[in-house]
Amino acid sequence: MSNKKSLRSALTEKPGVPTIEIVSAIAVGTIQHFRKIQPSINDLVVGILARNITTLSRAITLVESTNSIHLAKANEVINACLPYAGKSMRIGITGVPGVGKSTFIEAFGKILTSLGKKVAVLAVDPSSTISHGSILGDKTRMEELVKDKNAYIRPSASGETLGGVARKTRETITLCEAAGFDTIIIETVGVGQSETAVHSMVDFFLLLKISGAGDELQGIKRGIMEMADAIVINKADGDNIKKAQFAKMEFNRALHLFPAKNSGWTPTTSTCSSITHEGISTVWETIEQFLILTKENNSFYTKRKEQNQYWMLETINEYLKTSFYNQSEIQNLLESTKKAVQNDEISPFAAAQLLLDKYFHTADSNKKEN
Ligand SMILES: Nc1nc2c(ncn2[C@@H]2O[C@H](COP(=O)(O)OP(=O)(O)O)[C@@H](O)[C@H]2O)c(=O)[nH]1
Ligand SMILES: [Mg+2]
Repeated sequence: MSNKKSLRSALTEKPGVPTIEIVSAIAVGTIQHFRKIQPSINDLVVGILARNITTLSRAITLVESTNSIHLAKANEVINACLPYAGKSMRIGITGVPGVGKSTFIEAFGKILTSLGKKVAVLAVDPSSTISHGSILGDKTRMEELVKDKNAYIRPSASGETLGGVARKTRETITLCEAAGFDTIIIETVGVGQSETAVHSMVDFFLLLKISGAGDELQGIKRGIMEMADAIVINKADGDNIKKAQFAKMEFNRALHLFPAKNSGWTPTTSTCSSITHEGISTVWETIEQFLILTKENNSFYTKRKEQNQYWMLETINEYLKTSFYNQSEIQNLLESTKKAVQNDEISPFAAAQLLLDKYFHTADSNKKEN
C-alpha cells in the first residue's frame, strides 16, 4: 500500500515539484534486471518447438547478432532445431522495386493462411541498410498479414554484406520451420546478386513482373528469367489487363528459348492483381502442381541436398573471409601492401601470399598461446 502511494506521488506532476529521484532509479533497476535475464539455449529451443513467437524472434535476433558469444549460442539453437526443420515449402519472390512484391505477398499470404497454412515471410535485402525504406514499406504493405496469427513477418537483417544476410536468412528458415511454419516466403529485390542467393535457398522461385511500355523483354537479366519457375505479371487490373495479357504471351515465348530444367518442371506464366486478388490463387495452384511433380520425380529432395552442400561451402567461405579481414595483423598490413601492389613494388600474387602467410602464422601462434 505504502509503495503504491509513493509511486503515485512520484508520478503526479505538479508544477514546481521535482520528480523524486529514487523512484526512477528503482524503475531503471527493474528494467535492467529483466533485460539481463537471457533465455538459455534450452529455453530457446523449447520455446521455438512450442511455437512461441517471442522466443522465435529472440533466437533470430541471436542469429543476426555480430557478437561471437551470441552466434555460438545461435549455432547451438539451430543444431537442436534442425531435426524439426525442413518440412516446409520455401518460395522465393523477386522483382524490381515497385513491382508489387510486398503487396503480392500480403494477398498471397492471406490465401495461404485461409487454407490453414502457417506462413513466415522473410526478406533478403542488403540494400535496405542504405535506403532504410523497404522495411517500413514491407510492414505497411502487409497490414493484414501482420495481424494474422498464422503469419510471421521478419524484415531483413541489416548492416551486412549479401553473404551475411543470406546466411542469416538461411538459418532463420530453419528456426521458423522448427517453430511450425510450413510455408516460408522470401522476398528479395531484383537487383544485384540477391536473387541468386535466394534461389539457392528456395524450392520454388517466382519472378514478379509488370507490363511495361515498349519492348517487354528489355532490361530483364537472362539469368534471373532462367532461374524462374513461374513468371507472374502483376498489376493486371484496370486499363492494364490487356497489356498484362500481352506481356504474358511475350514472356511465355521467351521462356521456351531456355533449356529444360533439371526438375522436369516447365516454367509457367500468368497474370494477377495484388489489389483485386484476381489470379493470386492460380499462383498457389501452380506451386501445388510443381510440388506434386518434383516430389514424384525426386528432384525436390535432390535440389535440397545440393542446396545444403552449397550452404556448407558458403558458410566456410564467409567465415574465412570475415576471420581474415578482421584479424588485426591483417588490418595493419593490408593498406601498405595494397599501396605496394599499386606502385608495382610487389606482384599481386606475391602480395596475396604474403598476407595469407601472415594470417595463418598469426592464427597459429594465437592458438599456441591459448
Ligand atoms: N494497380 C495495382 N497496383 C499495385 C499492385 N500491386 C502493388 N501495387 C502498387 O505498387 C506499389 C509498389 O508496391 P510494393 O508492394 O511496395 O512493391 P515492392 O517494392 O515490389 O515490394 C504500391 O503503391 C502498391 O499499391 C497491383 O496488383 N495493382
Ligand atoms: Mg517490398
